[in-house]
Amino acid sequence: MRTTWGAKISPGGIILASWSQIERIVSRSDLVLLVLDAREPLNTFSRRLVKIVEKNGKKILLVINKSDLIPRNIAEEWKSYFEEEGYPAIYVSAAKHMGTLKLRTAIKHTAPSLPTVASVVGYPKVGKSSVINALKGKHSASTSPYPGNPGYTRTFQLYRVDDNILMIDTPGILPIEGDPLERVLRGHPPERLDDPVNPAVMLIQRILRFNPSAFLYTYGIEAADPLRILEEIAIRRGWFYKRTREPLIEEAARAVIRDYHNGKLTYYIRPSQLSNNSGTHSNENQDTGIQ
Ligand SMILES: Nc1nc2c(ncn2[C@@H]2O[C@H](COP(=O)(O)OP(=O)(O)OP(=O)(O)O)[C@@H](O)[C@H]2O)c(=O)[nH]1
Ligand SMILES: [Mg+2]
Repeated sequence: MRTTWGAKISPGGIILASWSQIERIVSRSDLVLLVLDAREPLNTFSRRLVKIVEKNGKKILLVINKSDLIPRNIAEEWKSYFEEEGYPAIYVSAAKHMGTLKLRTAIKHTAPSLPTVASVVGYPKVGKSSVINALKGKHSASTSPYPGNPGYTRTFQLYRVDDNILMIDTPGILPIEGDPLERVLRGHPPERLDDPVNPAVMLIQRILRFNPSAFLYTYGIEAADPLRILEEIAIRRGWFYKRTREPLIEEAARAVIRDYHNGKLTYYIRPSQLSNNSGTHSNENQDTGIQ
């Protein structure tokens, strides 16, 4: 099955986005909003996307979303970090409708000319749809499709946000790549992991590293050993293997990953903590900064 914009939907319902679809979205935009998760700004940043944007001669604006989950001064630090790297950036909380006005102003400042066509791109679960909804908001002149534009097709509908901003309504979902931890941080659905325990253990280690009381705060669990934490969660929720009555840690592992994606498990990293290897180790952006 295919969506209206050509992405394949597997029988399980997940959208298999591809880089060529991202290219098409970028080529139809003047400005690309790359949505990042404020807890993991670098692991949700994509050098590959930036290269595509630059190759197409388009502008990029980094939207550090979920900034309600981190202290404001840390959000400021990340904004400055990215700006020093040469990328305009702002922080928002799309879910709490914080920074929406700032976002519109930033779009207008970053756009090459007005009116402008902007698209929203990012890994799964970073809040792309929430950003689009926050932008459409109650102040939008109209949320109906905007035909009469040469680029208008059924697959790339434009929505008018205000007099100067048109949005491509399809969020560009970046293909998930990286090691098991990076894949989870980039929104890989826990239901789709054959082995959720290993990535959950890596995630728990990372969370504990930056917020030692995260599991006490979220689940009331004091243990500091990842497997012990998973067992505790399973026991408390009554998840046991039927035959052995052992705690069903696979289910607990999925719950932890889900709670990270839903924003229930929080921590923050400062840009200044980058160089001392913060726990991920495969490709491009990660913890040594943007190269
Ligand atoms: N705390 C917090 N949670 C947010 C924010 N924005 C989105 N979320 C939550 O993050 C989850 C994903 O949000 P979506 O807007 O659906 O993210 P998306 O990028 O469109 O996700 P996909 O379409 O599945 O790729 C939801 O549980 C949202 O409630 C935010 O600003 N703060
Ligand atoms: Mg979405």
